[in-house]
Amino acid sequence: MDTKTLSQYLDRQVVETPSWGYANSGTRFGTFVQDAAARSLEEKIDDAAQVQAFTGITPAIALHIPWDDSDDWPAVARYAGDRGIRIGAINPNVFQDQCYKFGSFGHPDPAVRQRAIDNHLRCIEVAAATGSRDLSLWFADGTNYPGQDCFRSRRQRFRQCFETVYAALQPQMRLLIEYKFFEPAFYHTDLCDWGQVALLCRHLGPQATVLVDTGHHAQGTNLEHIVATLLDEGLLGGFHFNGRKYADDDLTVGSINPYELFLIYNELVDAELSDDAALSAHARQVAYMFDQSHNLKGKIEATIQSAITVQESYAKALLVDRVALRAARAAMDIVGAEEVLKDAWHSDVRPLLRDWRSAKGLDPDPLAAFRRSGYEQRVAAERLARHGRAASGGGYQ
Ligand code: PSV
Ligand code: MN
Repeated sequence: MDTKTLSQYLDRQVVETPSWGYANSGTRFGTFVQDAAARSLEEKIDDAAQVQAFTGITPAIALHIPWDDSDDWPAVARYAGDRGIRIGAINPNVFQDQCYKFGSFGHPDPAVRQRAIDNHLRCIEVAAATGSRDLSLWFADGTNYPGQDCFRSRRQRFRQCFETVYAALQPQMRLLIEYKFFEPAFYHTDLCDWGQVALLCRHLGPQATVLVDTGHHAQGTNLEHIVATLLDEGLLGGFHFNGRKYADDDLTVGSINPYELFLIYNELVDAELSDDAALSAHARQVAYMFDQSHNLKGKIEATIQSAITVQESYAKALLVDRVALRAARAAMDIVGAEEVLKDAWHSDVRPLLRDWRSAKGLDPDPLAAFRRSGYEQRVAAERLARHGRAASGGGYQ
């Protein structure tokens, strides 16, 4: 692919950043607060706007309800718009309140299920009021012990709740339904893998799609194979990118296994460039987001790092010589095919991305430019004065 075409593809790359990635977060052992961490929705939007201002590929912020609740959503959308970003996917939280101890859509008590449905319906209203297209859903539902509840009954409850939510969607809206194989439930999880979610999506209809969170699989799972399968089935809705070493670690994307990230992008680009118009259109509507907890790193810096990493991975995947790859596969030349991928993987795309940024009026080195800007030190002082040190504003604490 020539540089001009490659740069046109790069122009279209968009990754949403999560509001909770700007807030204080920690582990179940403790949270080390940062003075610069965002506490309010406005501060989260301010920080997301910084990442966009320096990288140019993160024009939307994903929100979590009720962590980011507001009683004036049009004003929130305007606040974001004034800072050069928009509201991205809306994430209903149905896992934290005491009533969800035994689940949400899978809960045996219809009153709890109704409460979870109501939060989803409210999130559809939020999406409508903010111009957001996607509802991004993750369920902590599951059981901790054999015998605790009936698997089939829980599936049926899930389907019924989803039918109500699906019926309330506006025509342009989509459900991005996430799976995760364990945690916080330790015996079974209702939506534990892509197959469970794919069946649910098939039941609901075309506005329901599968979301792949890269941290939500058993060790050794071949993510690129899952991605290719979902693309082939027209069921891939979106991604939550992050890195992990052990479980759902929510580390910076590409920090542990950048080659895996490249192989995922390779499948996405292969579909995007395909002659099959339906496949290509499907690949182009995939929603990309980060889902990371920056427990120790500066939150904006970590998010800028992530944006640079996915841009590099995407550029490398665009550089794969697909003609040579097809020829090697047809000749059953295993080594040749692998070398085509490795060749692209080893390309240094950084000069090309520096040029792309300069052409857009961005600093060629977003991280260094952000550091030079002094924003983090300035907001640390302001936020410390505004909130005090112990306050934190929603997220995993
Ligand atoms: C919990 O595992 C989780 O990280 C899910 O991936 C969700 O997408 C995210 O939290 C926000 O609720
Ligand atoms: Mn996620």
